[in-house]
Amino acid sequence: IIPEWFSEISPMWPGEAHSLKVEKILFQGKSEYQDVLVFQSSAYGNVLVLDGAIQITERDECAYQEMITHLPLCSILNPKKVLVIGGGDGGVLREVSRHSSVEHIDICEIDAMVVEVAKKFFPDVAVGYEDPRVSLHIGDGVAFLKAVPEGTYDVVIVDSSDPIGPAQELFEKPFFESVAKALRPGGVVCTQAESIWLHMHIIEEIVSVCRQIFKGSVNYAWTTVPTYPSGVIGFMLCSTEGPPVDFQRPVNPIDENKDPCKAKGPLKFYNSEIHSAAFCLPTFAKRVINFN
Ligand code: AAT
Repeated sequence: IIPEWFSEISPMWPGEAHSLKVEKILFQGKSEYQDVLVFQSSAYGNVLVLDGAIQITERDECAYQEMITHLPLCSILNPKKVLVIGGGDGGVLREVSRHSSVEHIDICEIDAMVVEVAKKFFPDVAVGYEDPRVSLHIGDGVAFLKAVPEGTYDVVIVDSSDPIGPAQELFEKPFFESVAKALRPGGVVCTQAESIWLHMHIIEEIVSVCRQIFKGSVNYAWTTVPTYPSGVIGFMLCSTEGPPVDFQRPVNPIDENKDPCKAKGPLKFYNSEIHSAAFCLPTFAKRVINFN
């Protein structure tokens, strides 16, 4: 029997659940790491769900994937080597591929099933894999980073699921330490950092860990994603010691005419104005993030 509505229920957002009307279940499976569900919704296109939590919908994935990618990549000149942790759907790869300066993109996703279902049910997202600069590694991002030689990357993007399940360690101090080591001086990281409405305690902890580790700068930005819990999600943007990075003043705009991998549509969400605005915080969040 097909349930009429999918409700996103989790102890990460107790007492509330956003629901989407289900048209058709397209895939249901259990990988080595998590439950994988794909359904067609009536309002947001196809939806990917891992362990009960929505990862992407076709309609609003742009707001997340464009921001988690271009906030870091547009903040430095000439990014060349990029690492993506998680992000198996390929959406972040699609966005990185808009940057003509990039020479190599490594991605380390733990779950091969996510890559398979993305290619089958989310072709406009998985199109990121068509870029010849991409190398896919299936494995745990924590272990992958430990083996990376010091100073390898200009940018690391941590497109991770929530900190219960396989992504838990991606929110812990040792992981951030290996990210910092893997970056060149003045290199930047952008990590999925949850919602200011729901997870201020998690954000506070990550900010304090990042302040200890990233000697360049530590910032929080956010975007709206209607199908993510509370409708917003944020990012930690940090730089290592070296040439200073002012994240609020993007220096590396995207030239879509120079896009070396054109098998995708134009940008839908990101622009330079929204880049700078993303760092403006409501007072309750500012108090915790900028002044502790
Ligand atoms: N691209 C937008 C969707 C995501 S995807 C998060 C990905 O991280 C998943 O494919 C998951 O399999 C992968 N992942 C989880 N743990 C690890 C790990 N340890 N190493 C590598 N990859 C991992 C983010 C959605 C955010 C949802 C907010 N509620």
